[in-house]
Amino acid sequence: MPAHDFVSPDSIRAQFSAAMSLMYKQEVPLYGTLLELVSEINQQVMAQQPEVAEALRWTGEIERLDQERHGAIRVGTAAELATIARLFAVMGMHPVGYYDLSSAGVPVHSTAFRAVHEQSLHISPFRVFTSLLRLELIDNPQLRELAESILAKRQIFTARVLELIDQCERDGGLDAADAEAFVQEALHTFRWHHDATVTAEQYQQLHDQHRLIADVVAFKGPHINHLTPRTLDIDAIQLGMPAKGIPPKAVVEGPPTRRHPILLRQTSFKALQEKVAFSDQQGSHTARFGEIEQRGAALTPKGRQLYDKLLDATRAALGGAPAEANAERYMALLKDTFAEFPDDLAQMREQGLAYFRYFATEKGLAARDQDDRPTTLEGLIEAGHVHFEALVYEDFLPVSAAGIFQSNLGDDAQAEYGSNANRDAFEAALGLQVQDELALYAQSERRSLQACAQALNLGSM
Ligand code: OOG
Ligand code: NI
Repeated sequence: MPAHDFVSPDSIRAQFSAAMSLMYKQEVPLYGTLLELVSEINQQVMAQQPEVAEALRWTGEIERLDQERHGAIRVGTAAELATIARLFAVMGMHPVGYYDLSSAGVPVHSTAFRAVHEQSLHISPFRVFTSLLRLELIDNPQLRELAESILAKRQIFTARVLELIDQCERDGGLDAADAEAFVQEALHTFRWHHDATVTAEQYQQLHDQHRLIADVVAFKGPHINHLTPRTLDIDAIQLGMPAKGIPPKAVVEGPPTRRHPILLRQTSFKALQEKVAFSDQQGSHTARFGEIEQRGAALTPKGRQLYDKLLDATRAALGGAPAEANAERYMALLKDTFAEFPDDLAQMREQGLAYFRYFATEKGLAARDQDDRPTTLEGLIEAGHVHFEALVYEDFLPVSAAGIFQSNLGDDAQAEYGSNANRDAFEAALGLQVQDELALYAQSERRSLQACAQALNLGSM
Protein backbone atom coordinates (compact mmCIF):
# COMPACT_ATOMS: atom_id res chain seq x y z
CA MET A 1 0.00 0.00 0.00
CA PRO A 2 1.52 3.37 -0.97
CA ALA A 3 2.08 5.69 1.97
CA HIS A 4 -0.21 8.39 0.57
CA ASP A 5 -3.24 6.20 1.27
CA PHE A 6 -2.55 6.21 4.99
CA VAL A 7 -4.66 8.26 7.35
CA SER A 8 -2.47 10.53 9.47
CA PRO A 9 -2.01 9.49 13.11
CA ASP A 10 -3.34 12.96 14.06
CA SER A 11 -6.56 12.24 12.27
CA ILE A 12 -6.91 8.79 13.88
CA ARG A 13 -6.42 10.46 17.29
CA ALA A 14 -9.09 13.07 16.52
CA GLN A 15 -11.51 10.29 15.52
CA PHE A 16 -10.68 8.27 18.59
CA SER A 17 -11.11 11.26 20.91
CA ALA A 18 -14.56 11.95 19.44
CA ALA A 19 -15.57 8.28 19.68
CA MET A 20 -14.37 8.09 23.28
CA SER A 21 -16.35 11.20 24.21
CA LEU A 22 -19.49 9.74 22.66
CA MET A 23 -19.00 6.46 24.50
CA TYR A 24 -18.38 8.17 27.83
CA LYS A 25 -21.48 10.34 27.39
CA GLN A 26 -23.53 7.17 27.06
CA GLU A 27 -21.80 5.48 29.99
CA VAL A 28 -21.77 8.50 32.34
CA PRO A 29 -24.62 10.91 31.47
CA LEU A 30 -23.32 13.54 33.94
CA TYR A 31 -20.33 13.95 31.62
CA GLY A 32 -22.75 15.21 28.98
CA THR A 33 -24.19 17.72 31.46
CA LEU A 34 -20.68 18.85 32.29
CA LEU A 35 -19.86 19.37 28.60
CA GLU A 36 -22.89 21.64 28.30
CA LEU A 37 -21.83 23.67 31.33
CA VAL A 38 -18.26 23.99 30.02
CA SER A 39 -19.45 25.09 26.60
CA GLU A 40 -21.82 27.70 28.12
CA ILE A 41 -19.07 29.14 30.30
CA ASN A 42 -16.51 29.15 27.50
CA GLN A 43 -18.91 31.13 25.28
CA GLN A 44 -19.53 33.54 28.15
CA VAL A 45 -15.83 34.11 28.82
CA MET A 46 -15.12 34.76 25.16
CA ALA A 47 -18.00 37.22 24.94
CA GLN A 48 -17.13 39.04 28.17
CA GLN A 49 -13.34 38.97 27.92
CA PRO A 50 -12.46 39.64 24.27
CA GLU A 51 -8.76 39.67 25.21
CA VAL A 52 -9.00 35.98 26.16
CA ALA A 53 -10.61 35.14 22.81
CA GLU A 54 -7.97 37.23 21.05
CA ALA A 55 -5.10 35.35 22.73
CA LEU A 56 -6.71 32.01 21.81
CA ARG A 57 -7.01 33.19 18.23
CA TRP A 58 -3.31 34.04 18.04
CA THR A 59 -2.30 30.59 19.27
CA GLY A 60 -5.00 28.70 17.37
CA GLU A 61 -6.30 27.18 20.61
CA ILE A 62 -9.71 28.63 19.80
CA GLU A 63 -10.05 25.94 17.14
CA ARG A 64 -9.17 23.04 19.40
CA LEU A 65 -11.01 24.18 22.53
CA ASP A 66 -14.30 22.37 21.93
CA GLN A 67 -12.65 19.04 21.29
CA GLU A 68 -10.04 19.38 24.00
CA ARG A 69 -10.10 16.69 26.67
CA HIS A 70 -7.99 14.20 28.56
CA GLY A 71 -8.84 10.79 29.92
CA ALA A 72 -7.25 8.54 32.53
CA ILE A 73 -6.70 4.80 32.77
CA ARG A 74 -4.89 2.49 35.18
CA VAL A 75 -3.26 -0.69 33.91
CA GLY A 76 -2.16 -3.70 35.93
CA THR A 77 0.98 -5.12 34.32
CA ALA A 78 4.10 -4.14 32.43
CA ALA A 79 2.85 -6.07 29.39
CA GLU A 80 -0.42 -4.12 29.39
CA LEU A 81 1.48 -0.83 29.61
CA ALA A 82 3.83 -1.76 26.77
CA THR A 83 0.93 -2.68 24.48
CA ILE A 84 -1.02 0.44 25.44
CA ALA A 85 2.04 2.43 24.36
CA ARG A 86 1.96 0.70 20.96
CA LEU A 87 -1.78 1.31 20.65
CA PHE A 88 -1.40 5.01 21.43
CA ALA A 89 1.54 5.28 19.00
CA VAL A 90 -0.84 4.38 16.15
CA MET A 91 -2.64 7.63 17.02
CA GLY A 92 0.55 9.70 17.32
CA MET A 93 0.44 9.71 21.12
CA HIS A 94 3.77 9.33 22.92
CA PRO A 95 4.63 9.04 26.60
CA VAL A 96 5.61 12.41 28.05
CA GLY A 97 6.77 12.94 31.63
CA TYR A 98 7.02 10.63 34.64
CA TYR A 99 4.74 11.06 37.65
CA ASP A 100 5.37 9.32 40.95
CA LEU A 101 2.19 9.11 43.00
CA SER A 102 3.50 6.73 45.67
CA SER A 103 4.62 9.68 47.80
CA ALA A 104 0.96 10.74 47.90
CA GLY A 105 -0.19 7.32 49.08
CA VAL A 106 -1.34 6.01 45.70
CA PRO A 107 0.50 2.83 44.61
CA VAL A 108 0.98 3.82 40.94
CA HIS A 109 3.36 5.67 38.69
CA SER A 110 2.25 7.32 35.51
CA THR A 111 2.92 9.09 32.24
CA ALA A 112 0.80 11.13 29.85
CA PHE A 113 0.34 9.87 26.28
CA ARG A 114 -0.09 12.82 23.97
CA ALA A 115 0.92 14.42 20.69
CA VAL A 116 4.25 16.24 20.95
CA HIS A 117 4.38 18.76 18.10
CA GLU A 118 2.31 21.96 18.20
CA GLN A 119 0.86 21.22 14.76
CA SER A 120 -0.35 17.81 15.92
CA LEU A 121 -1.64 19.24 19.19
CA HIS A 122 -3.57 21.77 17.14
CA ILE A 123 -5.35 18.99 15.25
CA SER A 124 -6.14 17.04 18.41
CA PRO A 125 -4.78 17.73 21.89
CA PHE A 126 -6.31 14.51 23.26
CA ARG A 127 -4.18 13.02 26.08
CA VAL A 128 -4.47 10.04 28.38
CA PHE A 129 -2.99 10.02 31.89
CA THR A 130 -1.89 6.40 32.20
CA SER A 131 -0.97 4.79 35.50
CA LEU A 132 0.70 1.45 36.17
CA LEU A 133 -0.25 -0.33 39.38
CA ARG A 134 2.75 -1.06 41.60
CA LEU A 135 2.03 -4.34 43.31
CA GLU A 136 5.61 -4.37 44.57
CA LEU A 137 4.60 -1.65 47.04
CA ILE A 138 2.02 -3.91 48.67
CA ASP A 139 3.53 -5.73 51.62
CA ASN A 140 1.04 -8.57 51.69
CA PRO A 141 2.57 -11.44 49.68
CA GLN A 142 -0.63 -13.50 49.43
CA LEU A 143 -2.63 -10.61 48.15
CA ARG A 144 0.10 -9.63 45.74
CA GLU A 145 0.12 -13.15 44.35
CA LEU A 146 -3.64 -13.21 44.06
CA ALA A 147 -3.60 -9.92 42.16
CA GLU A 148 -0.79 -11.08 39.89
CA SER A 149 -2.51 -14.33 39.01
CA ILE A 150 -5.80 -12.59 38.22
CA LEU A 151 -4.06 -10.01 36.05
CA ALA A 152 -2.04 -12.69 34.24
CA LYS A 153 -5.28 -14.24 32.98
CA ARG A 154 -6.88 -11.21 31.42
CA GLN A 155 -6.49 -9.86 27.89
CA ILE A 156 -7.46 -6.19 27.69
CA PHE A 157 -7.06 -5.92 23.90
CA THR A 158 -9.21 -7.43 21.19
CA ALA A 159 -7.47 -9.81 18.79
CA ARG A 160 -8.33 -7.49 15.92
CA VAL A 161 -6.78 -4.39 17.51
CA LEU A 162 -3.56 -6.33 18.13
CA GLU A 163 -3.50 -7.29 14.45
CA LEU A 164 -4.08 -3.70 13.40
CA ILE A 165 -1.28 -2.45 15.67
CA ASP A 166 1.10 -5.03 14.14
CA GLN A 167 -0.02 -4.05 10.67
CA CYS A 168 0.48 -0.34 11.36
CA GLU A 169 3.97 -0.96 12.73
CA ARG A 170 4.85 -3.15 9.76
CA ASP A 171 3.41 -0.97 6.96
CA GLY A 172 3.95 2.43 8.53
CA GLY A 173 0.27 3.40 8.74
CA LEU A 174 -3.40 2.48 8.31
CA ASP A 175 -5.74 3.28 5.44
CA ALA A 176 -9.14 4.86 6.10
CA ALA A 177 -11.07 1.61 6.55
CA ASP A 178 -8.43 0.10 8.85
CA ALA A 179 -8.17 3.33 10.82
CA GLU A 180 -11.90 3.28 11.41
CA ALA A 181 -11.77 -0.36 12.47
CA PHE A 182 -8.84 0.46 14.74
CA VAL A 183 -10.80 3.23 16.50
CA GLN A 184 -13.78 0.93 17.12
CA GLU A 185 -11.60 -1.97 18.27
CA ALA A 186 -9.38 0.20 20.50
CA LEU A 187 -12.47 1.61 22.22
CA HIS A 188 -13.22 -1.84 23.67
CA THR A 189 -10.13 -1.63 25.87
CA PHE A 190 -11.49 1.52 27.56
CA ARG A 191 -15.11 0.44 28.05
CA TRP A 192 -16.79 -0.13 31.35
CA HIS A 193 -17.37 -3.83 32.08
CA HIS A 194 -20.31 -4.66 34.25
CA ASP A 195 -18.93 -8.15 34.90
CA ALA A 196 -16.04 -8.42 37.34
CA THR A 197 -13.42 -11.17 37.03
CA VAL A 198 -13.37 -12.01 40.75
CA THR A 199 -15.66 -13.20 43.49
CA ALA A 200 -17.21 -10.72 45.90
CA GLU A 201 -14.83 -11.91 48.60
CA GLN A 202 -11.74 -11.48 46.43
CA TYR A 203 -12.96 -8.02 45.49
CA GLN A 204 -13.28 -7.17 49.17
CA GLN A 205 -9.76 -8.40 49.91
CA LEU A 206 -8.30 -6.30 47.11
CA HIS A 207 -10.42 -3.34 48.16
CA ASP A 208 -9.36 -3.58 51.78
CA GLN A 209 -5.73 -3.34 50.73
CA HIS A 210 -6.40 -0.24 48.61
CA ARG A 211 -9.48 0.78 46.64
CA LEU A 212 -7.33 1.42 43.65
CA ILE A 213 -6.09 -2.17 43.60
CA ALA A 214 -9.65 -3.47 43.37
CA ASP A 215 -10.36 -1.00 40.59
CA VAL A 216 -7.41 -2.21 38.52
CA VAL A 217 -7.44 -5.92 39.28
CA ALA A 218 -11.11 -6.92 39.58
CA PHE A 219 -12.27 -5.93 36.09
CA LYS A 220 -11.77 -7.08 32.52
CA GLY A 221 -10.02 -3.96 31.40
CA PRO A 222 -8.72 -0.47 32.23
CA HIS A 223 -12.04 1.36 31.92
CA ILE A 224 -11.59 5.05 31.27
CA ASN A 225 -12.22 6.53 34.70
CA HIS A 226 -12.80 10.14 33.66
CA LEU A 227 -12.82 12.36 30.61
CA THR A 228 -11.98 15.98 31.24
CA PRO A 229 -13.02 18.95 29.11
CA ARG A 230 -11.10 22.24 29.16
CA THR A 231 -12.78 25.35 30.52
CA LEU A 232 -11.70 28.97 30.27
CA ASP A 233 -12.98 29.74 33.79
CA ILE A 234 -12.78 27.01 36.36
CA ASP A 235 -14.05 29.23 39.17
CA ALA A 236 -17.30 29.74 37.29
CA ILE A 237 -17.51 25.98 36.77
CA GLN A 238 -16.87 25.21 40.44
CA LEU A 239 -19.64 27.68 41.36
CA GLY A 240 -22.00 26.47 38.65
CA MET A 241 -21.72 22.74 39.27
CA PRO A 242 -24.09 22.36 42.24
CA ALA A 243 -26.96 24.06 40.36
CA LYS A 244 -26.58 21.41 37.65
CA GLY A 245 -26.75 18.64 40.24
CA ILE A 246 -22.99 17.99 40.14
CA PRO A 247 -21.26 18.15 43.55
CA PRO A 248 -17.61 19.31 43.11
CA LYS A 249 -14.61 18.29 45.23
CA ALA A 250 -13.73 20.72 48.03
CA VAL A 251 -10.88 22.67 46.42
CA VAL A 252 -9.62 23.45 42.97
CA GLU A 253 -6.18 21.86 42.53
CA GLY A 254 -3.25 23.87 41.19
CA PRO A 255 -2.48 27.58 41.19
CA PRO A 256 -4.99 30.22 42.32
CA THR A 257 -7.19 32.39 40.08
CA ARG A 258 -5.09 34.70 37.92
CA ARG A 259 -5.52 37.10 35.03
CA HIS A 260 -2.95 35.05 33.11
CA PRO A 261 -3.45 31.41 34.07
CA ILE A 262 -0.40 29.19 34.55
CA LEU A 263 -0.05 25.42 34.33
CA LEU A 264 -3.25 23.65 35.20
CA ARG A 265 -6.20 24.07 37.55
CA GLN A 266 -8.51 21.11 38.07
CA THR A 267 -11.65 20.16 39.93
CA SER A 268 -13.66 16.96 39.89
CA PHE A 269 -16.88 15.41 41.11
CA LYS A 270 -17.29 12.22 43.05
CA ALA A 271 -17.27 8.78 41.55
CA LEU A 272 -20.48 7.07 40.55
CA GLN A 273 -21.62 3.99 42.34
CA GLU A 274 -22.11 1.31 39.73
CA LYS A 275 -23.71 -2.08 39.93
CA VAL A 276 -21.35 -4.91 39.08
CA ALA A 277 -21.69 -8.66 38.79
CA PHE A 278 -18.97 -10.49 40.70
CA SER A 279 -18.44 -14.07 39.57
CA ASP A 280 -20.66 -15.29 42.41
CA GLN A 281 -23.01 -12.43 43.30
CA GLN A 282 -24.13 -8.86 42.58
CA GLY A 283 -22.40 -5.86 44.14
CA SER A 284 -21.22 -2.33 43.44
CA HIS A 285 -18.05 -0.42 42.73
CA THR A 286 -17.10 3.25 42.52
CA ALA A 287 -14.47 4.15 39.99
CA ARG A 288 -15.60 6.66 37.48
CA PHE A 289 -15.84 10.38 38.03
CA GLY A 290 -15.92 13.68 36.23
CA GLU A 291 -13.20 16.30 36.05
CA ILE A 292 -12.79 19.76 34.54
CA GLU A 293 -9.62 21.69 33.94
CA GLN A 294 -8.35 25.11 32.97
CA ARG A 295 -5.00 25.29 31.20
CA GLY A 296 -2.49 28.14 31.28
CA ALA A 297 1.13 28.92 30.50
CA ALA A 298 3.77 26.19 30.43
CA LEU A 299 6.46 27.20 32.92
CA THR A 300 10.23 27.03 32.45
CA PRO A 301 12.27 25.16 35.09
CA LYS A 302 12.66 28.50 36.89
CA GLY A 303 8.91 29.19 36.80
CA ARG A 304 8.13 25.65 37.86
CA GLN A 305 10.50 25.94 40.81
CA LEU A 306 8.71 29.08 41.92
CA TYR A 307 5.34 27.35 41.50
CA ASP A 308 6.46 24.33 43.54
CA LYS A 309 7.93 26.56 46.24
CA LEU A 310 4.74 28.61 46.57
CA LEU A 311 2.51 25.52 46.57
CA ASP A 312 4.65 23.90 49.28
CA ALA A 313 4.56 27.11 51.32
CA THR A 314 0.76 27.20 51.04
CA ARG A 315 0.44 23.61 52.25
CA ALA A 316 2.91 24.19 55.07
CA ALA A 317 0.92 27.23 56.20
CA LEU A 318 -2.28 25.19 56.06
CA GLY A 319 -0.66 22.45 58.11
CA GLY A 320 -2.06 19.51 56.14
CA ALA A 321 -3.74 18.47 52.95
CA PRO A 322 -6.63 20.61 51.75
CA ALA A 323 -10.04 19.03 52.38
CA GLU A 324 -13.68 19.97 52.97
CA ALA A 325 -13.06 21.46 56.44
CA ASN A 326 -10.21 23.83 55.54
CA ALA A 327 -11.11 24.55 51.92
CA GLU A 328 -11.78 28.25 52.36
CA ARG A 329 -8.63 28.89 54.34
CA TYR A 330 -6.62 26.94 51.78
CA MET A 331 -7.92 28.99 48.84
CA ALA A 332 -7.20 32.24 50.75
CA LEU A 333 -3.66 31.11 51.65
CA LEU A 334 -3.04 30.04 48.07
CA LYS A 335 -4.03 33.46 46.78
CA ASP A 336 -1.79 35.29 49.27
CA THR A 337 1.22 33.07 48.74
CA PHE A 338 1.02 33.26 44.96
CA ALA A 339 1.08 37.06 44.99
CA GLU A 340 4.84 36.53 44.51
CA PHE A 341 4.28 35.03 41.05
CA PRO A 342 3.98 37.91 38.53
CA ASP A 343 0.59 37.96 36.81
CA ASP A 344 1.73 39.78 33.72
CA LEU A 345 2.89 38.13 30.48
CA ALA A 346 5.64 40.64 29.79
CA GLN A 347 7.09 40.22 33.27
CA MET A 348 6.78 36.46 33.09
CA ARG A 349 8.72 36.58 29.83
CA GLU A 350 11.38 39.01 31.04
CA GLN A 351 11.96 36.91 34.15
CA GLY A 352 12.11 33.67 32.16
CA LEU A 353 9.23 32.06 34.06
CA ALA A 354 7.19 30.72 31.12
CA TYR A 355 7.54 29.51 27.54
CA PHE A 356 6.10 31.63 24.76
CA ARG A 357 5.06 31.56 21.15
CA TYR A 358 6.04 34.40 18.87
CA PHE A 359 4.13 35.68 15.86
CA ALA A 360 5.05 38.14 13.13
CA THR A 361 2.44 40.93 13.07
CA GLU A 362 0.99 42.71 10.02
CA LYS A 363 3.12 45.67 10.92
CA GLY A 364 6.22 43.49 11.06
CA LEU A 365 5.42 41.89 7.71
CA ALA A 366 4.84 45.29 6.11
CA ALA A 367 8.26 46.46 7.33
CA ARG A 368 10.20 43.32 6.46
CA ASP A 369 12.12 44.92 3.61
CA GLN A 370 12.99 48.19 5.33
CA ASP A 371 16.64 48.68 6.22
CA ASP A 372 16.03 50.58 9.45
CA ARG A 373 13.68 48.09 11.09
CA PRO A 374 14.66 46.53 14.40
CA THR A 375 16.34 43.16 14.17
CA THR A 376 16.55 41.93 17.76
CA LEU A 377 13.66 40.11 19.38
CA GLU A 378 13.30 42.78 22.05
CA GLY A 379 13.42 45.53 19.44
CA LEU A 380 10.86 43.78 17.25
CA ILE A 381 8.50 43.28 20.18
CA GLU A 382 8.84 46.88 21.23
CA ALA A 383 8.16 48.10 17.69
CA GLY A 384 5.08 45.87 17.45
CA HIS A 385 6.59 43.71 14.72
CA VAL A 386 6.41 40.59 16.85
CA HIS A 387 3.59 39.55 19.16
CA PHE A 388 3.90 36.90 21.87
CA GLU A 389 1.50 34.65 23.75
CA ALA A 390 2.18 32.07 26.44
CA LEU A 391 2.68 28.50 25.29
CA VAL A 392 -0.10 26.39 26.77
CA TYR A 393 0.74 23.67 29.30
CA GLU A 394 -0.05 20.25 27.80
CA ASP A 395 0.85 18.09 30.79
CA PHE A 396 -0.21 17.23 34.34
CA LEU A 397 0.86 18.07 37.90
CA PRO A 398 1.72 15.32 40.39
CA VAL A 399 0.31 17.09 43.46
CA SER A 400 -2.93 17.87 41.60
CA ALA A 401 -3.16 14.33 40.26
CA ALA A 402 -2.73 12.98 43.79
CA GLY A 403 -5.52 15.29 44.96
CA ILE A 404 -7.79 14.04 42.16
CA PHE A 405 -7.00 10.40 42.99
CA GLN A 406 -7.61 11.02 46.70
CA SER A 407 -10.89 12.85 46.31
CA ASN A 408 -12.24 9.95 44.34
CA LEU A 409 -10.82 7.22 46.50
CA GLY A 410 -12.30 8.87 49.58
CA ASP A 411 -10.26 10.72 52.22
CA ASP A 412 -10.20 7.53 54.30
CA ALA A 413 -8.10 5.75 51.72
CA GLN A 414 -4.83 7.49 52.67
CA ALA A 415 -1.99 4.99 52.69
CA GLU A 416 1.75 5.35 53.26
CA TYR A 417 4.24 4.11 50.68
CA GLY A 418 6.99 6.64 51.32
CA SER A 419 8.56 8.22 48.28
CA ASN A 420 9.29 5.49 45.79
CA ALA A 421 9.88 7.16 42.45
CA ASN A 422 11.31 4.60 40.04
CA ARG A 423 11.40 6.00 36.58
CA ASP A 424 13.75 3.29 35.31
CA ALA A 425 11.33 0.54 36.31
CA PHE A 426 8.48 2.45 34.68
CA GLU A 427 10.41 2.89 31.44
CA ALA A 428 11.47 -0.76 31.47
CA ALA A 429 7.78 -1.73 31.73
CA LEU A 430 6.83 0.75 29.04
CA GLY A 431 9.58 -0.47 26.73
CA LEU A 432 10.41 3.16 25.92
CA GLN A 433 11.78 6.27 27.55
CA VAL A 434 9.32 8.98 28.43
CA GLN A 435 9.96 12.31 26.72
CA ASP A 436 10.96 15.38 28.67
CA GLU A 437 8.10 17.88 28.54
CA LEU A 438 10.37 20.85 29.16
CA ALA A 439 12.47 19.99 26.11
CA LEU A 440 9.26 19.81 24.04
CA TYR A 441 8.13 23.28 25.16
CA ALA A 442 11.58 24.71 24.47
CA GLN A 443 11.56 23.20 20.96
CA SER A 444 8.11 24.56 20.27
CA GLU A 445 9.19 28.04 21.40
CA ARG A 446 12.29 27.84 19.23
CA ARG A 447 10.26 26.81 16.17
CA SER A 448 7.99 29.81 16.62
CA LEU A 449 11.03 32.12 16.77
CA GLN A 450 12.45 30.55 13.62
CA ALA A 451 9.13 30.94 11.81
CA CYS A 452 9.05 34.60 12.86
CA ALA A 453 12.59 35.20 11.66
CA GLN A 454 11.76 33.66 8.33
CA ALA A 455 8.51 35.61 7.92
CA LEU A 456 10.33 38.84 8.77
CA ASN A 457 13.21 38.09 6.44
CA LEU A 458 15.78 37.94 9.21
CA GLY A 459 18.59 35.37 9.46
CA SER A 460 17.84 34.66 13.08
CA MET A 461 16.45 36.36 16.15
C1 OOG B 1 -5.73 9.74 37.38
C2 OOG B 1 -5.75 10.95 38.25
C3 OOG B 1 -4.90 12.08 37.69
C4 OOG B 1 -5.26 14.28 36.46
O1 OOG B 1 -5.95 14.93 35.66
O2 OOG B 1 -4.36 14.80 37.13
C5 OOG B 1 -5.55 12.84 36.61
C6 OOG B 1 -6.61 8.63 37.85
O3 OOG B 1 -7.42 8.82 38.76
O4 OOG B 1 -6.47 7.54 37.28
O5 OOG B 1 -6.33 12.39 35.84
NI1 NI C 1 -7.58 13.87 35.04
